Amino acid sequence: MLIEKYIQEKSHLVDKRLKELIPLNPGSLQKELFEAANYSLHSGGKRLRPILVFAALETFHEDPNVALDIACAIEMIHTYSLIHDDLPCMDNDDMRRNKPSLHKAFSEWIALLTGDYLLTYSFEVIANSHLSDAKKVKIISVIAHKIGAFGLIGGQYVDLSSENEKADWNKLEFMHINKTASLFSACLECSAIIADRNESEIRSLQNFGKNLGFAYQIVDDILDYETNDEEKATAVSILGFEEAKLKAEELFEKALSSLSTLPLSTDLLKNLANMLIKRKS
Ligand code: GRG
Repeated sequence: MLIEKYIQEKSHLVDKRLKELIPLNPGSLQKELFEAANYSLHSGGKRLRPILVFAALETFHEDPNVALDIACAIEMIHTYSLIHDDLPCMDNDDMRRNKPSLHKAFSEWIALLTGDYLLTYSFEVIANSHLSDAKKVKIISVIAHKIGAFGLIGGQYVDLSSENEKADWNKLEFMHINKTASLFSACLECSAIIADRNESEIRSLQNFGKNLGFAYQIVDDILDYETNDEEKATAVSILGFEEAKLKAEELFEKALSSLSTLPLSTDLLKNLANMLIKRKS
């Protein structure tokens, strides 16, 4: 199946399940919270993280549907991080995905609470999913770690705390790996847990996720370079345009070679990685 068709089909499943998990509840006192969550969850996100969960499961010859709720929970976490990142006290972005960011469309306190709600609810969704208790505990532990001080939040902290400092590659690498690659890795690791894979296979997938996520973020910097005049540390501002392109290519190759140790056909993950890195927008 063409990778574009695969993505479209899986995105549709995620959209549908997210609507079931967070209905609008029009008669409720907190209905605005559900409207806000739906505004951000259904505003054109590419659903890359859920698709990584599914693609890794297919690689292990497991039914991807068993992980639908885990994939949706991860998309909720991704959405929370974008909502909070856009807030005036963080990146202060008025727009997200060509639409007003949540605090502009609703209000700042609603955006803050909606992010909190999506984050806490994601763990409830995982805990209530139909996996064994042992797998759910492992998944909760992996995700919580990868979005905490040694992952997403740590990366965001270093980003915000070094805003007025001179750009430096080591710091940028730390930020990109923690803000972007850690959640990519978490997706793949969750699938490996569900499929009962061994430690060495989990490590291969972690390396794939880390290098792919890092490369993805550098490609994002490259694409931003033409459209963005913001004074921000990016791979392009530190390495220059051509070097940044070479770095993304090198990380992409590293990501692919991490897969070569898996005793399975990894074409789906490779095709997906290829599409993410060669994208034009
Ligand atoms: C607020 C705890 C906290 C963390 C924020 C995720 C993040 C950290 C900041 C958002 C801005 C940023 C540069 C994130 C890096 C990750 C990234 C590339 C996000 C965009 O992901 P896509 O391309 O977005 O998957 P869509 O819109 O398709 O969902």
